[in-house]
Amino acid sequence: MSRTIFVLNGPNLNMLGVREPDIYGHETLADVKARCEKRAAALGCTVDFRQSNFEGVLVEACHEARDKAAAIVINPAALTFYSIALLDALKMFNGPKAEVHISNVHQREEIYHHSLISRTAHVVICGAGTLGYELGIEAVVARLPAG
Ligand code: DHK
Repeated sequence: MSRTIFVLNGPNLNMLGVREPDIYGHETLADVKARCEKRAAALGCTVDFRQSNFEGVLVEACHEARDKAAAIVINPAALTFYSIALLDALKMFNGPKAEVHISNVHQREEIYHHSLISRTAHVVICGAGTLGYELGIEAVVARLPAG
């Protein structure tokens, strides 16, 4: 199995940098991608970094990961809280999975307090800002077989 990590991003994360910067910061998604690639390379891995505003595209990325990825790091964004389809797709992926949220969703409005995705994630990171993506990469790589 390749040591490729699928880093998946849900709706509106393409707007990082301009979207509620007081919550999500000023880095762009491209900045986050570059940081993920650097951290993964330091661990002997590569990153397949994707973002979609469409649930089905992310569902199919999870299907694709079954044959192409060693691990998944996902910020499901709003899909976190209602997408049974995304949960079901992630459950079919047998490698390590990390759920990442830039903000501390538990400090926010009630609608952000219950994640469906956490039912299948091995690791859940929230409130660490965009560093959470790198921490998620570290966490899933630590769960891979040595080699
Ligand atoms: C990003 C989103 O788009 C929100 O829907 C989540 C998450 C929080 C984040 O903190 O990265 O509730």
